[in-house]
Amino acid sequence: MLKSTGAAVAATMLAGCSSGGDGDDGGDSESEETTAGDDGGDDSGSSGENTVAVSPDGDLNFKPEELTVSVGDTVTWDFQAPSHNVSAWPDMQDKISIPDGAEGFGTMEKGGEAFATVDEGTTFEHTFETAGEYTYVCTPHAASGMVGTIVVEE
Ligand SMILES: [Cu+2]
Repeated sequence: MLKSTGAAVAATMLAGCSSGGDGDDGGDSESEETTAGDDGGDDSGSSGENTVAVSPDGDLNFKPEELTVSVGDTVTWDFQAPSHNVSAWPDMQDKISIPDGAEGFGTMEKGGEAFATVDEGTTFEHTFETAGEYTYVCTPHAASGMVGTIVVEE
């Protein structure tokens, strides 16, 4: 028993040796680097990071287009150009959707003027109390694809 195992191992090593030749296959460089102890910034409490740029560089978009936050987090929209808005009032525009039981939000009042826009330099904040996916729009530009998503995790 022992003997045959030994023989098998020896044979395997031999086979490995002869097929491998003496080249050392290049890659010794890619081994060492395991991520240097940066395991996801869970910035204590309210962070300043949950900001969405509205129309950066005058483009008709939100940046980031999709943002993931946690329940209780506040997101700030930073209007970098005039003539835009934010609406997540479910009945205001077709593309808008919010989780069941969630509060809508927008730069205009609920039931307010859908096409009301805000000035450049305005900021708008909303605190998310219900988990789920919120799809919001800039109503004048929703048809041009100015649509954003906030994913709120438990
Ligand atoms: Cu817009």
